[in-house]
Amino acid sequence: MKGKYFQKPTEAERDRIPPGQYVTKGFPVLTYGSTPEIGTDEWKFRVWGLAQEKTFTWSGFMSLPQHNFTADFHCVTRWSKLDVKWTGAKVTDFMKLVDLDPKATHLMEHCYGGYTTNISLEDFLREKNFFAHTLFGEPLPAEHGGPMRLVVPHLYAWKSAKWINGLEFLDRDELGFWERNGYHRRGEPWAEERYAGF
Ligand SMILES: Nc1nc2c(c(=O)[nH]1)N[C@H]1C(S)=C(S)[C@@H](COP(=O)(O)O)O[C@H]1N2
Ligand SMILES: [Mo]
Repeated sequence: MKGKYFQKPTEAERDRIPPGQYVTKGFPVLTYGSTPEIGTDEWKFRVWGLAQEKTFTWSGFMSLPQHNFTADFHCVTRWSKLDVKWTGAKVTDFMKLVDLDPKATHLMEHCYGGYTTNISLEDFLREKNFFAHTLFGEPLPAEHGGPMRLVVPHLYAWKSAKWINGLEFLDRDELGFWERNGYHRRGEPWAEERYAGF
């Protein structure tokens, strides 16, 4: 009998696994520090920096068009989970509500609990990026970033900020938490952008 959590990928799956990654059937939790417990009634999401400052509430976010997404998820610690099913709102739909300064080129993702990660505006504005509040049809569990997280499928999962609560728009690339601790500033899995060069 095959193991429940680790299986040999099929040939079709193999094409979707970036170099140096292994498929897991479970969904490991990768968190630095403790898990914040945030109710949707107190949840707030702020935009600032090189954008008109605005604060969004949970109901504001929920009035965005809702979609189901299927995305592969690649952690730099070498596990990949294929076909994760999420529900939420597209980043591009959310950004229609943001009045961006044309000087903005990058942003910092901020979270409850203090985690940060940087991303370029170009990587952030991809059509396939989304904010998720539902995982496999259930409310997103707190350990996976509930009530709301960002998912950026084309970069290593440390860019997919859990408990996200703000976007700070910048005219330069600053470094977030893992990036200051030696991880790559971009983190593209197919190029194995794991660590910063020296
Ligand atoms: N706020 C916050 N977001 C985070 C992290 C974190 O520690 N804090 N870990 C990152 C890392 S390294 C990974 S691999 C994914 C893991 O998501 P998961 O715990 O839902 O598998 O979340 C990312 N987002
Ligand atoms: Mo990770």
